[in-house]
Amino acid sequence: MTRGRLILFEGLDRTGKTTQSEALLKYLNLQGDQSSSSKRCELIKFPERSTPIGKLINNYLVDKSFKLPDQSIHLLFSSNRWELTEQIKSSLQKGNDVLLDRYVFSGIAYSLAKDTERMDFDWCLSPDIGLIKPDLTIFLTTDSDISTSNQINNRSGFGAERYEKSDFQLKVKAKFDIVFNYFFKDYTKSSSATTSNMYTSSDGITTLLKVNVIDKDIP
Ligand code: NYM
Repeated sequence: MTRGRLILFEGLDRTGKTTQSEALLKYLNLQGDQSSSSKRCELIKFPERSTPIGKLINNYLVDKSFKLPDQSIHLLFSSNRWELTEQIKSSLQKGNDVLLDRYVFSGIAYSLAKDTERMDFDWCLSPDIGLIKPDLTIFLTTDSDISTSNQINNRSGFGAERYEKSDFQLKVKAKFDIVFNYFFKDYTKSSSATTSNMYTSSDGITTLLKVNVIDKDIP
């Protein structure tokens, strides 16, 4: 049996990852229903907040007074991905597609944006080494730095959780560029917006959709 596809949606907060991944989930499951195969598609959102580690992460995100060293929360996010690894592998082996809403790249970009001493790129990547790599990564981002803060700020519910501050999001955006430049050949070259890779979401906020096939493995 051919193994299923692992498809990842990455991006800043409030750029449409959940909307797009849920739409693709629905589409792929509809296709599955119409074909003779019993293949199902599943969606896993990281952080997966229902696991023991996910519950801790959730507390940290919703309760801004909950203190944890940057190193500890970084390792918890990674650990949360490891908690789900067997489940992902087993679904893929059954031939099912698995969609991910955030993964390793968010882990590195958000932690790098904190500028914590001695938490450099290699340090941030290391706990994720060995995780299963996505076959396709779709990166959702806003189209310019000047508009990023306004666009993200205006989205409903923004600001409720830790990290949901426009100045921090701008830092994360810059770090995503570093992360994707490392993992994706020609990332910078293909990063300019063209009409064909832009869409406007229902609330009128323009979001740039970049699609990249990964060419460097998570080591
Ligand atoms: N986040 C998510 C990290 O800082 N590191 C990670 O490894 C992951 C997976 O969690 N602001 C942050 C990014 C988000 C926050 O995610 C919650 P979401 O997709 O808003 O539920």
